[in-house]
Amino acid sequence: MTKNKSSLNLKKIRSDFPILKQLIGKKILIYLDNASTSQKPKSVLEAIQKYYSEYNANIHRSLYDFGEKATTAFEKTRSKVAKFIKAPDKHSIIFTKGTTESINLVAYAWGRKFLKPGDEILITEMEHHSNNVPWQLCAQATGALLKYIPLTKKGTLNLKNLQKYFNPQTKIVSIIHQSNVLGTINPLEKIIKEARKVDALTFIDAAQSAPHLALDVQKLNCDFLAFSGHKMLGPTGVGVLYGKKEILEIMDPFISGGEMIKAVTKQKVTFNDLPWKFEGGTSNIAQVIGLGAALDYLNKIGLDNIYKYEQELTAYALKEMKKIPELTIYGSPPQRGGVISFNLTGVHPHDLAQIVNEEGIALRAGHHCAQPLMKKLNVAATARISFYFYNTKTEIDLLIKALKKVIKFIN
Ligand code: 7TS
Repeated sequence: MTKNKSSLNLKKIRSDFPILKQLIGKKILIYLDNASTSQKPKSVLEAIQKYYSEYNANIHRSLYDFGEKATTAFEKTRSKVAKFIKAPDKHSIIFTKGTTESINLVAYAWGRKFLKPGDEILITEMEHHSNNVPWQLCAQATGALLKYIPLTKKGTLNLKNLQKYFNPQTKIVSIIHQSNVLGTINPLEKIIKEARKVDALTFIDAAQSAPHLALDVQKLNCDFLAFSGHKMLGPTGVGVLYGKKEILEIMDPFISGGEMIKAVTKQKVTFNDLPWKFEGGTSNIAQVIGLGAALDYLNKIGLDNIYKYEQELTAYALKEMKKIPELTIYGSPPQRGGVISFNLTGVHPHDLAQIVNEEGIALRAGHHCAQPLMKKLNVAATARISFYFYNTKTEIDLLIKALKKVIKFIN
């Protein structure tokens, strides 16, 4: 294994992830699709197994011992999430199915209640469809106007004369923190500062940043922030919406039914307190508990160590990829996370993905749920590699070797 300069014990880390020992044919798995979903350490798998085999019960209602144990484990994760993003109060943490549901929750429960014709919603040309489509539908339903901060050739947001995108009609600005296609890390502080000047709310799509860098919602002073558990070692089916309490208080529920009420008569409903007002129905209990174990694991490694190591990996990959003349890398942002989109001349990215699969390499090819961004890049699809802290330089060397083989194979 090529040595890393960071302090991570990769041998130990990799032994915590059972799937990384998988063989794909005769080759050991090289998993480079972490922007889609991350792999899970044993401690997360065990936490889920333990819940189902030792204290499986519904939460917030069961008075028997292990029912209370389930409620405690569930609510403890809420406190862990609050601490993880430095939220002032665990009651501002809402569990959802994922980033997509978190964005929809706000687009429905805040957007449809407060937006009116002539108001403006501001997003960017870099968004994942999850932070685009809900706002398009919200604009259609309310008569608000959807506006975009454009992209530069470098794959960054064009923030020159940033104030020109804002005016008193701007009511909400929803921004991707780290691009799932280009890896670009956007300067949120600058955008949030501008939004404050016109009293617009701010929503941060942190699906690609929360797993990789330390977040502080109080320092950012954003109004909402969302991320998905499955991209940060947790299971699928659990995500987070952080919101400022005073804004969550004035929003109506998104999903109604059991759990989210205080009292129901034949004609009237009073809603539960935060955050349960937004958690109608039985929650994904095992998944939330699994997310708690994932956060414990991430905290043990340290987000700053993870960020530093992934920067090292990304710089190494970029350096090696740039040596291949047939390879085009999309974007050259000054601040970039561990995501690289590229194409090989004369090779369709889907063919590329299938050929490197023969070498045990899992990478993604397609439009990455970012068609407006693809259009701007003037491509239909790209190949994409994305790292997590269990990846190694040796894996990058093997990827480079496989890419050279693809070029040879095609020509
Ligand atoms: N926002 C961003 C920036 C994302 O990258 C994704 C998923 C989502 C929102 C949606 O997350 P979900 O958990 O609700 O589905 N991105 C990707 C990707 O790049 N490849 O597969 C999923």
